[in-house]
Amino acid sequence: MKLPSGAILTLVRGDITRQDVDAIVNAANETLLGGGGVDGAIHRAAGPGLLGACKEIREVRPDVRCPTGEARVTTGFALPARFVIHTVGPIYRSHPQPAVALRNAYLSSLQAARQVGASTIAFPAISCGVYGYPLDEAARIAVQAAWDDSDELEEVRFVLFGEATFQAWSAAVEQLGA
Ligand code: AR6
Repeated sequence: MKLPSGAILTLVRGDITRQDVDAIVNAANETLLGGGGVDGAIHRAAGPGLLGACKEIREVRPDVRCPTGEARVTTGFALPARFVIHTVGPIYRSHPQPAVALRNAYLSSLQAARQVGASTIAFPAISCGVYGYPLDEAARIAVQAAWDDSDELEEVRFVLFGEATFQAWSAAVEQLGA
């Protein structure tokens, strides 16, 4: 699907750590010190250098290197991707405005990609695992963010793990009507 910016939006099933793009996005937590899910997979595939680079990111408050909805960039170390854009989605049940925070996580990541000159970016389904975001709403927010702001990018790829997630994203793309 073509986005208003001219970039293409693609949906793939698979593992984000294997994507040959300029930047992959990590669904991290505010500490940026690693975790389970896609965060754990990215750290394992990148190697220990990634944790070292994350530790060097300045804390904005104790134990918070990246507040929810913001993004921070490191290099990709052993990954095929040159950059990792770490963002933090909302914990669905406890965040006061989860939809706003999730949209901000996508928009901050797109902005970070532009800032480092990345033209291809791959996203996982941010907040859709441990953080419990309902898939259909998360998919609509993700696809809408790409639609609204993919300036200067060539490709926005969503790498979906699991059939239900892939179906939710496919439906969201269809709803956009392109
Ligand atoms: N490639 C693509 N998607 C993946 C992969 C992978 N290799 N592995 C898992 N997913 P989650 P969250 C999917 O829980 O909900 C971490 O501990 C997964 O199936 O990784 O934002 C962090 O440190 C789901 O669809 O992220 C945080 O503490 C999606 O990625 C917390 O989890 C996101 O699931 C963040 O929770």
